[in-house]
Amino acid sequence: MDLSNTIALILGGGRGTRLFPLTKIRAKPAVPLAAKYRLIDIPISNCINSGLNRAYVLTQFLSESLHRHLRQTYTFDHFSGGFVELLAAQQTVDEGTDWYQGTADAVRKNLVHLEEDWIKHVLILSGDQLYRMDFREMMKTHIESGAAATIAGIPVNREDASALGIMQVDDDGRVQGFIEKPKTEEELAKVRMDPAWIDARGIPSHGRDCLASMGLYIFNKDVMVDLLRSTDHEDFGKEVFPEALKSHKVQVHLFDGYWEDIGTIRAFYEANLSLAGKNPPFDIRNRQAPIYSRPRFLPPTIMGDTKITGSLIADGCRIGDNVTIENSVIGLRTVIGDNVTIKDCVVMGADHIEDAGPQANGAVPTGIGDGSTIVGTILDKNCRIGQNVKIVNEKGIENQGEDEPLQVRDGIPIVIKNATIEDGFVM
Ligand code: ADQ
Ligand code: ADP
Repeated sequence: MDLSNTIALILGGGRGTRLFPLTKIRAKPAVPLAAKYRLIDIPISNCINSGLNRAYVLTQFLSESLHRHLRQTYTFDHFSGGFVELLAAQQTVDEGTDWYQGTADAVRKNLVHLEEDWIKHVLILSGDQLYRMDFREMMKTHIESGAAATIAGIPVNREDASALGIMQVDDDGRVQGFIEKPKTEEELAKVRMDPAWIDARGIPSHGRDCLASMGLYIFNKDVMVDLLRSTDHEDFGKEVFPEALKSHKVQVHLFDGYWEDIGTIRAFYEANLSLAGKNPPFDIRNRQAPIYSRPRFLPPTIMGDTKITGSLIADGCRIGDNVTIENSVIGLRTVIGDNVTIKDCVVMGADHIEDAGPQANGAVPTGIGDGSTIVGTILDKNCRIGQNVKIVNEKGIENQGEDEPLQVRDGIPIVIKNATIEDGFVM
């Protein structure tokens, strides 16, 4: 199946604050993932591995570093016509100057970029999910069913249903009902599926009786343009689909691989750590469908007497003596002193390699100072953790802080980007 007449629109984050404070001073697609990638690398890699090399990334803010990342990573041969471009709401001049409201609104404000005749299909993707999918298979479902729109669907338990768009589908896979995040039993009953329906399609249901939208859609362009221009619907899940399926054929494309929405701090943290285990549910080493990122010319990581178990360690790190690193993700250019313990942590690393040793002005150097113990914590980029610091969330705080250098979300301490934690600090 050929995707040469398809353009991808990757939804890079709205007003949402679910990844705060990681997204407080950066656009969501730029959030670092798995030691050396950024969130945006996942959907773009899926596109490239599916033979689709024309994509726009829709985001709220012009982010110089995101621009740089996209420009330096996704360069295509002149003759291929491929591109990955950032469209930021703040620079949108078409159809009003309001910032994006919701997903459908974000797409509507960029319809001008879809006018070219070669574009027949639009693939809409979320920017904050971890999964591997060949979109050619989804297109096959779309074309063969003759649908106007196709939604990727995954079986889930009813406990998970209230956080997702849930579909009811007929025997031919045509979507008959769609309820965004059903909250009550009555609502759920309207869209519940028989697990036998799922089993009959070759996917072991394991009792899962709901079919969730993965937030990945293929539209025939003309239909989508029509739907968006003729309404002021703001959201695909809440408004566009529930109504569109009354007048158009909307099909489901079944998927049953690993798929995680990593749009919350806890999900993001757990997905990162799951990649560090022995048998990760998502394989970043898959050679058939690699995850791409910016090529960097970093020195290898150098370490002293260090014990590392179940962890990912990126390039350019410097790790001292008597260090224990367990079940953690250690990002690019991380500096770790002597006698340090790091357990269950996501450490994003640094943007620059700083000279070794204490800084001339006495400031805490980037990285993690001698004698520190950090457990269950996210350290954002360029953190400066002093000596003998202890961050273990002793009191089990769930949520705390707004602008402080150290905050807690979903029970996970987070040291924000560029923050300094002074020597001897204990939490
Ligand atoms: P949610 O993830 O809750 O549910 P939403 O918050 O609209 O939906 O986000 C979808 C994606 O679009 C996210 O990647 C988000 O960052 C991005 N986004 C949101 N608003 C945006 C904007 N204005 N500009 C750019 N990007 C924006 C959706 C569906 C559900 C489905 C789940 C699956 O609505 O039906 O089950 O995804 O995760
Ligand atoms: P990163 O380096 O992580 O890619 P940047 O530092 O380039 O991100 O951020 C780009 C710009 O977008 C910054 O000037 C920042 O002020 C702005 N910005 C990012 N997120 C927000 C937000 N939530 N509110 C206001 N401005 C933001």
